[in-house]
Amino acid sequence: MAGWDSVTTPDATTQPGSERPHSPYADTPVPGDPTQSALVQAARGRTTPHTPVWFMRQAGRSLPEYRELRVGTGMLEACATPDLVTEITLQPVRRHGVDAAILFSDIVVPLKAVGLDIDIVAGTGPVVAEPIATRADLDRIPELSPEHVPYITEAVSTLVAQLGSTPLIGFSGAPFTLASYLVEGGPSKTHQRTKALMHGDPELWRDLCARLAQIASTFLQVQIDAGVSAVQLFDSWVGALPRADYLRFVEPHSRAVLTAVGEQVPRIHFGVGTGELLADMADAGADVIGVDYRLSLTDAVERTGGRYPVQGNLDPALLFAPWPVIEERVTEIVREGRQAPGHIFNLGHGVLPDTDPTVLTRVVELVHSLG
Ligand code: 1CP
Repeated sequence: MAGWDSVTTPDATTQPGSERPHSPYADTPVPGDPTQSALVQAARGRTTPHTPVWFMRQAGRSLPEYRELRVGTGMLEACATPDLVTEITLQPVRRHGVDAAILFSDIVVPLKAVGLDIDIVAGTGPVVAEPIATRADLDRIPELSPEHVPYITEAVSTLVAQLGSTPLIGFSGAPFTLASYLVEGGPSKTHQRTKALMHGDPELWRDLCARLAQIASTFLQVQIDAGVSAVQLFDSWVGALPRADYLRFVEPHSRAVLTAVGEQVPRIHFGVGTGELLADMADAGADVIGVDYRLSLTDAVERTGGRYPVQGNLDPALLFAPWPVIEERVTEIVREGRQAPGHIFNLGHGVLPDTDPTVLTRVVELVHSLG
């Protein structure tokens, strides 16, 4: 395939005769074209020499070098410090040889940037000082403009220069998942206030989600303008909804975000426990459908009519099982992924903090060796 020969970073590792530099990011920027990478090609539904692999939450607490760097710096402070963002984003690429970096940031960063009183509390997650309940509360959420997030532009530009042919994935939270944090005031298992608002005041809900769609679209556009090669829309908690509610209350807003991105870069759409919503989430304007570990890739391909590349879906908890178990399951997932027009190997959700990082590296090597 044209273009593969010139790729010198992890993409080239499975090619006969190619040699992988020990650490492509050590000193000098690596030239290259990330649009020719296995990740972007698979996301476009094209054949690739090996299955590309990256891990949700690949940067973070599973890495001792991350824990060391974060000592004394709050999560949101770290997200607004380009040097830290750059280094933390590169750590898992160096260590594991994954096929993509994902920007180190958080879905609540643009909400903090427009002035909401929100923090990420260790061991809890995002906490909102004054949750959204009324129309007056909605008026407290300004639109996002690129000037709100200069540190994102700076970090992405630096990263893209350093990563060379390895793609950088940008991301945003989707309107429902962002709304859930804002309405509940923090993480929720039941999403009770969110569902009560959605059904009790559909107009306020619609306007809240429209505002969050503007914020999400702008946040993604800032990252695209600075050079990311793909984006992922995280609707992590939307699996809590029945399909009818998804279609009525959520899908139009997620569609607005994905439509605003358009064809610029491949769009991955992911949620947890979204087996019943998978076809609708794909048809909302995704190029790749993310699959969590509850649904097999075979079923995911069937539910989406075989029309979409898939991303997933090793259960992150299985990384704690003996290696032969992991090996068998990874091999099975790679085999199942071949039924889709493209497959990006990933976990079914984020890396758990206690995960042994050497196991992640082994998974990358295994996926690459399977061709
Ligand atoms: O101090 C710390 O290390 C805090 C842990 C942490 C980290 C490393 C949080 C708090 N966010 C992050 C980074 C992060 N968040 C990334 C980094 C890039 C990578 O994947 O390596 C990404 C993509 C996110 C996105 C994010 N934040 C999502 C969507 C992904 C998912 O896991 O479903 C969600 C839901 C959040 C909210 C959030 N931020 C942090 C936590 C612990 C949570 C979840 C809390 C909850 O509701 O249960």
